Amino acid sequence: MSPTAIYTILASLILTIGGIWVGNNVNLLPVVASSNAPIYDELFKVLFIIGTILFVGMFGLVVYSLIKFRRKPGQIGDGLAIEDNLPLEIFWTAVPAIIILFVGLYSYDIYDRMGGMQTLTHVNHDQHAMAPEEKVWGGIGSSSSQGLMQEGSLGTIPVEVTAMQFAFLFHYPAGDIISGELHVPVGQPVSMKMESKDVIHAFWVPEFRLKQDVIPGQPTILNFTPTRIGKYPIICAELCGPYHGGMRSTVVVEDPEDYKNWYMKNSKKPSLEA
Ligand SMILES: [Cu+2]
Repeated sequence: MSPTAIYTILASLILTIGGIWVGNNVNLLPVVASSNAPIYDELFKVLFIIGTILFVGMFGLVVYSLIKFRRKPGQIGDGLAIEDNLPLEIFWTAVPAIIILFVGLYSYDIYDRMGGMQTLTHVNHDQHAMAPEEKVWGGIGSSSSQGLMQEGSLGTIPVEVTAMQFAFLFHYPAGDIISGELHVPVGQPVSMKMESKDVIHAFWVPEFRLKQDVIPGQPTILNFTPTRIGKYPIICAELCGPYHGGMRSTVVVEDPEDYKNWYMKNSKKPSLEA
């Protein structure tokens, strides 16, 4: 083997190991606060490894070429015209094709595991599944909340979300509570039916790793289970007008006891407990 081949193999090896190390040790994401988040983070880790290898590899090659092949004193005219290297061309076509196919299939699998491919259901305040004729555009339902809903919808908290320029409104049908903040108890599945009053908005909680469009005239569903007590920002992730940047709210994930207190204090129907 020529020394160049050995150096190439060695550099690729270091690059791959380095990329895997970075993917496993550099954390760019906020805290994990829903049952969806760890699933999503697996995909992010794989993409981050691939991205690191590509970025460092290509940047390294450019810097290497700039130094190694720079014009030498007295050198004039064009460089050598090099064309046709069939093995190389097969290699740089096949490798990206395999990577893209893998990323595509893997993302699909993650989306499925997060409940994106399941038939969407949402609990209404009378604890019945949504009427079948009601059309829902799309959304994500985590498998845990889906399972609970099939067991008679007990324990799932239904919330109706209305998005408008430039606010989110949360309505708890069971207690007839209208709130500007989303309150949810930790560990309990929440099922949100979202509708927009005007333009397309998007409900995004980075700590939940969840983002769902809110579309006028076509309700969307988002099911999730919060797993960590705390306050997290809700951000509109769809450019929806001049004050889009200010369209924020908060999701308060509380201890079930605190949630109950908040609920009882705000409920207009205290006899009907959630
Ligand atoms: Cu918006």
